[in-house]
Amino acid sequence: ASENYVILTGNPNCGKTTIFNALTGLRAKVGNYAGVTVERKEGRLMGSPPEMGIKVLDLPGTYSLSPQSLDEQVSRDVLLHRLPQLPAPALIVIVVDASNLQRNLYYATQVIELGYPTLIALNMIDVAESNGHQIDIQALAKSLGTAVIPLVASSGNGIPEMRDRILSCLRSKPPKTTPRQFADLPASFSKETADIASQLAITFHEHRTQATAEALLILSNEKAIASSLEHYPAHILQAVEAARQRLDAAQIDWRGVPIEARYTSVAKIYQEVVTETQLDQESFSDKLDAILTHKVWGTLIFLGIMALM
Ligand code: GDP
Ligand code: K
Ligand code: MG
Repeated sequence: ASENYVILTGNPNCGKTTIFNALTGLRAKVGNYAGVTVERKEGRLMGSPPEMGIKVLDLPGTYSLSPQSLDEQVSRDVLLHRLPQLPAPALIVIVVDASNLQRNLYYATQVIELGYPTLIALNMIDVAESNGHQIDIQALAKSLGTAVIPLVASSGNGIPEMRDRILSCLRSKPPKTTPRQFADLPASFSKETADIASQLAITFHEHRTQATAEALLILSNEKAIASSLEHYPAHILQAVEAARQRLDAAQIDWRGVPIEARYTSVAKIYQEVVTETQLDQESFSDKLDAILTHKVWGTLIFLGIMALM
């Protein structure tokens, strides 16, 4: 039987493991990725038909697809389908901390660009709301081009919807769409990226939905290449080097430009979808109401206790 891997990924502490536990129950398998001491945690999607072979994989927390640590490198390799022991992801669930939306969207947009079927689990809605942040879920879904499911994973809120959504995504054939691009690059930069992407597509025949995103990663980040030297044939490495030299000659900062462009795009999305209310400007009568309600309950409880004595 074939296996369908649902990959949970996101920044550290956004609630991935809480969601993983809720989706898989207490029968997760914990081991290591081959050859490294990075924890590999997977389990069957509880309540899913066995013949669908749905496995959920809890990836290590990651800030970006340009790895700064072994944990991030493993996450990147899983997402780029480089580990021979794992099939290509059937579905990516990007867990986003709603109370830290702007920073989390940086990584989320990188992963969306890989072009796999993707869902956003917008977690920690309770924290966002208590900070006075209202997120327009529909507008966020539209900006990202993915479904967005709001959750408070620690209280199980939204988990059944998440499970239903995962099942319906895996049952339907994913539509053939061009992956979204969030970083708006100068034309000459886009052209270099496209050239490397087409070489990647020729060199690695299968599962190259992510070619453009991967090309941008290896072109703009030395660590992204240094951590995958054995993966790329010499002609790809030479093409990247030549492209960097041309960009240098055109005085285009190939390290900084894509980062800046992504931040700009993410900041724009944030501004469009989040309404921040100043909690300390809460009206005086609201505060008075809260105090009075509190006092009334206190008095009732006190009277109740007295009555029992
Ligand atoms: P991970 O690092 O992404 O795996 O995050 P964890 O699942 O370990 O969660 C980090 C912390 O956030 C834990 O203490 C969780 O109980 C808590 N947590 C997870 N989801 C929520 C949520 O929706 N709301 C709140 N308030 N806390 C949450
Ligand atoms: K944690
Ligand atoms: Mg975790």
